[in-house]
Amino acid sequence: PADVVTFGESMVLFQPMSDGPLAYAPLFTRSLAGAESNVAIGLSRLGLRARWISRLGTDPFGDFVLATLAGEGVDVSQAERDTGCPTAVYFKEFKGYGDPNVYYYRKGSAVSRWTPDHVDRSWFEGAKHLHVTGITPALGPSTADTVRKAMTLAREMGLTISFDPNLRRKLWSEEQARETLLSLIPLCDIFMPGLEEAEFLVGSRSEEDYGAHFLTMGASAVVLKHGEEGSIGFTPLAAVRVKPHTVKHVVDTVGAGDAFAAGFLSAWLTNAGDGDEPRLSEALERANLMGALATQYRGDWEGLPKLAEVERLLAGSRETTR
Ligand code: KDG
Repeated sequence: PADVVTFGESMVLFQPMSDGPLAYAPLFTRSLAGAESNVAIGLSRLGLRARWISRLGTDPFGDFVLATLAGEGVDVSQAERDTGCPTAVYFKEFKGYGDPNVYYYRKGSAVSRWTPDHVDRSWFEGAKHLHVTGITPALGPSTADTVRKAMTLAREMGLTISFDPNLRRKLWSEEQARETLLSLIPLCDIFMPGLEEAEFLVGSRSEEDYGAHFLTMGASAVVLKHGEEGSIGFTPLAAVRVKPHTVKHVVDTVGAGDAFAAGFLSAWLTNAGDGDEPRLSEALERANLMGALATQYRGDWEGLPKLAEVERLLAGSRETTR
């Protein structure tokens, strides 16, 4: 059984060891990336059972992705291998300021060939919750329909669903992205956009208006991520703003939203009974902390904390380091 199922593409990530233009980077480290597997790792480190569904090539990079996720305690037993399609690859470029640039090599990847026919009841059996992102619908000709079918089937099977739009402008046109992402909101229970994504989707509004608007579209909780300003959660009964967890130096912002999602879901899904306001506060505090910690390490998920560290930091107690 799984508490949470995620499905999407994971890639081999090459990060230059030096800052500056990628064209002149001579040395790279190799790791793993992928919004949904980042969330799965985050949840697993926080003590939940996470299942990750995907497609990979039969290449050595596919072996590496599977081994890394299995090593993090994520259930990868339902990931398919596709002979003849590569596992996707991506590179980051650190400029020394701001968000890193990313370069994708994922056209024609195993995941880009996903069709609704691949969606199977076994993906969701024994699970309580499905987490999807707006990256998957951008990856291939049928991947948007695949996500739609997965959300519909999961809902029929009684799972709740969270949806992070994760807008990736390098993957599709603005028009396609807006239309598809908006069409998926009514299929989710928890919608988790960043403030800029909310603006991209429905134009410039106040934070309260974003909350009200996405609730009207069908979500039962809306979580607005406001980066260094913290986050705000809305349900039909409550609106809660939680201050950010501040860090001195941001090393790498990529993966912070996934860490946030893992933090939010881990608390939200395990604490259903206290009323919307305390439930939102607790989940947002954990989410803000996770998001902040994820920025402290060069890598998309390596900096994610385990449950004991999260509890210690939220309680304000000190670690014994030597
Ligand atoms: O959210 C972080 C992801 O963007 C990163 O790990 C890579 O999945 C990825 C993507 O498609 O950008």
